[in-house]
Amino acid sequence: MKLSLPKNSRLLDKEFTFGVATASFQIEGGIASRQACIWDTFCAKPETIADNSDGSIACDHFNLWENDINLIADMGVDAYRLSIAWGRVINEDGSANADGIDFYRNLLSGLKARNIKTFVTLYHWDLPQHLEDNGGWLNRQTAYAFEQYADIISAELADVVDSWATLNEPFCSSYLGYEIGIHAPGKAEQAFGRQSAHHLLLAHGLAMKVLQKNCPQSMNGIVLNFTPGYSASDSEADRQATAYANDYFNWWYSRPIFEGKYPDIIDSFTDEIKPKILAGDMEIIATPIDFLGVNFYTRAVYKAHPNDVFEEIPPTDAPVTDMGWEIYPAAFTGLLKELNQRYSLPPIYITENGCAMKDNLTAGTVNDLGRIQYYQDHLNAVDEAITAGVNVQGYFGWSLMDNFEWALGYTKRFGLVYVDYDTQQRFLKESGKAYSTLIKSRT
Ligand code: IFM
Repeated sequence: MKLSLPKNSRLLDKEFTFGVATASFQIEGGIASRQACIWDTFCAKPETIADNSDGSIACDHFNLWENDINLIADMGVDAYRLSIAWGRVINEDGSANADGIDFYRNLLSGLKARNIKTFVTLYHWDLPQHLEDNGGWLNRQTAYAFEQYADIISAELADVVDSWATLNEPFCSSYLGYEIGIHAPGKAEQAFGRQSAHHLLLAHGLAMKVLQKNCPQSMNGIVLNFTPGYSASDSEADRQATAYANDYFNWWYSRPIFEGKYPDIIDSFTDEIKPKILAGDMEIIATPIDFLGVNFYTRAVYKAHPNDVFEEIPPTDAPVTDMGWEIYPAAFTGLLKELNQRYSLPPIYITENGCAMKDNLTAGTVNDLGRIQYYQDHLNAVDEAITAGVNVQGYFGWSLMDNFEWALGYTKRFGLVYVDYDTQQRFLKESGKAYSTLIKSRT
């Protein structure tokens, strides 16, 4: 099965960037040469990770990185999106860790030498544990520590990075990590979720200013995830509940960046829940960005709840991925169009899209037709949005290779490349071959 796009599709223009993405904690391993992070601590707690695993080896990318970038180059992609482990490049006293910086310099230079553009995310959830011990993202000082980290690393690596993203999915760091506690650091209070989100966004704004100073030649922005909410019915109650959920989960992170304000639902929060916002914070958060990274996987359906603001209805008859996430590509087109309508946007890059499927490795082959179909449907969805006038300039498949899927450990496989964790051998899946063939077919 092949991936194809209409002949005149803008995705087939040479200027459109096709890439693959990963994140430090999910693939690197190499934990002896970095500071412990909140995910090391979280994994060590009982009953946090589905298969009781951790990130100590993961895909051993820390040792196998050269092999991995050869694989990326062979796929023919234009760009590779990776994240830097904060605790690998900054010591506990705030000074630079030369060995850690060398690791990323070698990796990034290796990519550049292979003509692959480098998209670097500064924070993909692996907060150094010593910062968490001082309150983590509940402590405003963490935003300033992030600013310093951004300053050091962007000055060091300015010549080998094409694009910097400050944060990956602040929704996950704040809501999953501090509000409902299913991610590190495992705290669970609504007020924590809202306060940590504010400090994360503040960290983003502070770092944006540093990036624009140190790396004016690169494209600098943020990566947000969106799970568009759909109303279960046309009733006024369900529609209002859905609008609330969208404000709470999606627009909470984009409105401050593009409009300098939180959604109006903030006014309905009690003083205990409202985040503490200091004068000038919203202006910092609204620092202009060069690009918006959009991560999309699925949609959610909501209805009104008698005792709560909304209730999510899990998919029943709909097709789902191995994560149980509904496959609903129309929501992707809808999201891109809505973002375009709501805000005056910089270029959009789809920084993550892909799916977990139940893969079987047989005689070196993974015949993952379901994943190819997912990619086909979602590439079509992006194509449709572009035709409707949305300025999307790139698309990254999540993920380059199977990796540590957070609280689900190694039980879910998102890769275009299959990883045999016993031998650390990599096998290009049929989806990886189809993605590669599509990319190489551009003239
Ligand atoms: O694996 C994650 C990634 O780290 C962030 N975005 C969603 C992916 C799939 O859950």
